[in-house]
Amino acid sequence: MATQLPRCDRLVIFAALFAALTALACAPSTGTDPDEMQDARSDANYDDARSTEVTDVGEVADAGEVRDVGKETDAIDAIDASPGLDAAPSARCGDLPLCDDFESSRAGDPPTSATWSVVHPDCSGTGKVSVDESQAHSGKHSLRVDGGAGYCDHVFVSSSRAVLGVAGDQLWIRLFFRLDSAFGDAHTTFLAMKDEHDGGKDLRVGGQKGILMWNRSSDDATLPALSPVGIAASLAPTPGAWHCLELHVDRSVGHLETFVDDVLVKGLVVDGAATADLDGPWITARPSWRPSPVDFKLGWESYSDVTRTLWFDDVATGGARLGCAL
Ligand SMILES: [Ca+2]
Ligand SMILES: [Ca+2]
Repeated sequence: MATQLPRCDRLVIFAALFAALTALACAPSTGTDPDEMQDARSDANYDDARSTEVTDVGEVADAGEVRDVGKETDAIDAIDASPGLDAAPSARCGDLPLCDDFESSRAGDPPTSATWSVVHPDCSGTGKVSVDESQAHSGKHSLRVDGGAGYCDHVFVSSSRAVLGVAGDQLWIRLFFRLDSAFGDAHTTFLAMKDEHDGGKDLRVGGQKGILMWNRSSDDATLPALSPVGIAASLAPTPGAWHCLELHVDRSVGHLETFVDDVLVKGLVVDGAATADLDGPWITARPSWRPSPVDFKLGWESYSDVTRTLWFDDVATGGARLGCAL
């Protein structure tokens, strides 16, 4: 068992290490001040701590249970090396065309009209959408969608700036989603982008055959191909769990990438080389497909009588990969 130093000695060592690291890095001391760290230790509300620049200090607060000075110093090194400290969520969010954690809207209300429009393309029915406090990936709020069974029971929140505000050819989307139940066999959509290069038809992301998949509404092409091999190359989201979804659309060459919980999903890649069971049908049906999304919609649309409740949180778009860390 490690020898336990008196608390004051630990604090002295701690402060000295901190001062040395600060001098080396010439970094602002916000969030790494020993007093702030002590405050973080005593702060029972970890979520509140995460919402400020002391995100990583919150992890030290957890490590506060460990009365070993060496481990605390490792934790300090981790803070100094953490890219998150230089890329605070609030600072990054402000630079992005879309970045919404749904905390600024009241529960029960639609999401802020400064960012989103609630839309029912073509027709409307029972679908509902509102900011919700029963589930949240960050903070206390998320966006809740109660999707109805019929096509006209669809509902989306839409933002044009989310995609048109991203300069260059590379469009990256990051969001967290949570399903109340597993995808079934029937085709459903929870994300759609109107493609002005494809007759205004939607480029969609949703579920079919139990897995996450893309669909091109103009010709109903699916990614992956819905063969047993293709299905096995995607994944089935876990009901009741938050998943991080990252989508990459290369608008210049028509390539797609999809990451779930930081991992590239092999079956959800279009790379220009037609691969049997994966992107083969998608490419061969439309070799010159070059998407140009003009809106970004989150919600629910069912084509075979499927109702579902789902939640979204921490939605952002940009011209480079955003990652799953907030
Ligand atoms: Ca939130
Ligand atoms: Ca391929």
